[in-house]
Amino acid sequence: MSTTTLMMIKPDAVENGHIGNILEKVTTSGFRIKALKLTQLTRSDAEAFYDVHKERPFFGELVSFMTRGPIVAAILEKENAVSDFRTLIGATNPAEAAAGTIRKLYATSMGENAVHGSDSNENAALEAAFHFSGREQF
Ligand code: 3AN
Repeated sequence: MSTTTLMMIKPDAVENGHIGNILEKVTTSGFRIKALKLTQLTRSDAEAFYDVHKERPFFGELVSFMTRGPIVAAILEKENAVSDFRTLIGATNPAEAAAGTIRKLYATSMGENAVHGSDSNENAALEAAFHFSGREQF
């Protein structure tokens, strides 16, 4: 059964010119793009999106980073989309990410780690609705 996940290509990867390479890797790995846009988070958007991390010591750094420039948001569809996409992006810390993963290829640090992928089907649905209206989804 086909399921969805929410991807963000983060400001570091956009700044470094990796949008095309990341989308190529995503589509050749079997994900269908159901929604896609270049956008920029406001401070309150980023605080809401990362609300689960608000008590963490890196929260301020995370909000500053995620708002400093444009991101690409996308809804991706595939069987087992959440877990397969997390396998494709690799570990949070790029130093620990497996060879060939998006973070191994394009992330620079634990904080600036190139891409976001939802961590559950429930969060995938919430995050998709956060970024896209119904008529932006195909
Ligand atoms: P993932 O993105 O792999 O699901 P989470 O949910 O633990 O990882 O963290 C969300 C985001 O917070 C990460 N993508 C990263 O940008 C940032 N982050 C996580 N841990 C740290 C840390 N120790 N220092 C700085 N930023 C971090």
